[in-house]
Amino acid sequence: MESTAHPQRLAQSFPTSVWHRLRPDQFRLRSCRTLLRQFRAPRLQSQWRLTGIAFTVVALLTACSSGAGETDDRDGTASAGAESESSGAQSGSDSAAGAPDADSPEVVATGLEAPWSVAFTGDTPLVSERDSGRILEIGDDGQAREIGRIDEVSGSGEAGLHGLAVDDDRLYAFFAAGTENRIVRFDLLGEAGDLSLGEEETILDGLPTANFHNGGRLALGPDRMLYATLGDTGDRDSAQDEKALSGKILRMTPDGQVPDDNPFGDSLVFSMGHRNPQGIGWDDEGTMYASEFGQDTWDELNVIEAGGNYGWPEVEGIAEDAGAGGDAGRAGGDAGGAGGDAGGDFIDPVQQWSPAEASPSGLAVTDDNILIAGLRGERLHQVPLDDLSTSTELWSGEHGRLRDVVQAPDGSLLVLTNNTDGRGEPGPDDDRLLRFTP
Ligand SMILES: [Ca+2]
Repeated sequence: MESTAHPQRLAQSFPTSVWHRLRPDQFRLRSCRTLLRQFRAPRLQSQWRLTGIAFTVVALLTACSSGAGETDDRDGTASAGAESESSGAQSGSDSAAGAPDADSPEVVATGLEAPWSVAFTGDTPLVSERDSGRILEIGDDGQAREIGRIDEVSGSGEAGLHGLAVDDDRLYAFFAAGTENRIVRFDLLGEAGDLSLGEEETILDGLPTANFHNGGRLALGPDRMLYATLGDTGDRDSAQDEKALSGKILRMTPDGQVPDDNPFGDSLVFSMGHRNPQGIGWDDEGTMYASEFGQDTWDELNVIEAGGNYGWPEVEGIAEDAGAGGDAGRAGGDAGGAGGDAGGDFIDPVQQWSPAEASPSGLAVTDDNILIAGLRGERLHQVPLDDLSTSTELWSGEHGRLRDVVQAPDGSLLVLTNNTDGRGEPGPDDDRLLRFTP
C-alpha cells in the first residue's frame, strides 16, 4: 500500500526532468517559466531538496527572473455513469492553416462509429473504431476510408479497439481480444488516399482486460518509448500491486520490451495507483500529463513521474482527508505525514473535477495549454501550462460527448465526438471529427 522512495526513480527523475531543461538550446524564456512552475510544485521541491541542488535551483531562478472511469458507468455495472492517446503531433506550429475558431469548428468527417482515437501519419488523420475494429484514414475531402480492420478485436462493454499511435511509418494499436488486452503494430504501406496495413506484429499480449476500465491510450513519448495506459480492469487492488500491470501507466520500447531505465526494475510499470487513465501527453519540456476517471467524486489531471503512485484505490482525487495532507510524502520520499501510510506516499492530482463536468478521456498538449476531452462532461477543459490548478471550458454540451483531442501537424486541434457508442444521443452526422484553431 505504500510507495517508498525508490532510488532508481530518483536517479531517473533528476536527469530527465532537470538536466533536460538545462540544455543550452532549450534554455529559453519558456524553459524558465516551466522551471518556475515546477519548482512551485511540492513534489519537485521535495525531490530537489533531496538531490541537494537547491543552490543550483536558486541560481537558475535568478537567471530566469533576470533574463527572462470511463464508465459513465463508474462501477462498471453498465448503468449511467463514467469512463482515452495519443498526444498526437505536438508541433505547436504557428498557423493552424485556416482552421476556424472553437466557436464554429470545421466538421472534418461524419458518420464514424464509436470512434476512439486519432493519430497522424504525415498530415493524414487515422481514426480507430472501438467496436468494428476498423482503422480509417480521413481524406482531404472528409471521406473516411478503411485502411485495415483488426479481426481479433472483441468489443464488449467499453472494451474493443482503443488507442492508436504512429511512429514514422509504423502504426501501433491497443485492443481487447478475448480474455486479454494486446498491443500490436503494423507497417503503414502506401500513400495518403491509398494507405494499408502490413502484417500484424504483436509486441505485447496477455494484459488484463474487462468490460470496463481498460485505459487503452497509446503514445510515443519524447524519449521515443511507447507508453500505454491500462485501467484497473475492475480489480481495484491491483492498482497498488507493483507486480500487476493493471491500474498502471506502462512504458516499453517500440518492440514491447522493458527499457533499462524503467523505475521498477524488470517491469513495464512506469507509474501506479491509477483507476482508468485514458489521456497522456507531454509538453515541450518533457513533462508528462495524464487524465484519469475517478469513481464517484473526482476525475483527475496528474503530472506523471517515473515510479509515482497516484493513489487509487486508497485515494480518489486530492488526498486532503488522508492524514498526510496534500503535499506530504511525495515521490521524493519526504514521507510520513501524521496519518501514517494512508495518502502519505501518493501523488495528488494537480486538478480535479466532478465526473459530471469531466469524465476525461484523450488529451493534447499545445505550447500553452492542455486540452482534455470530456465524455459525460461534454466539454473540453483547457488547462494553462503555467497554472495547472485552473481551467476554462469550451463547448459545454454543444457537440455531445468527446472522446479524443489531438494536435495536428499544422497546429490545429482535432476532436472526436463520442455519441454512437450506446451512451450518447447521436445527431444525424455523429460521430464527427471536428477541427479548430486553439
Ligand atoms: Ca489519484
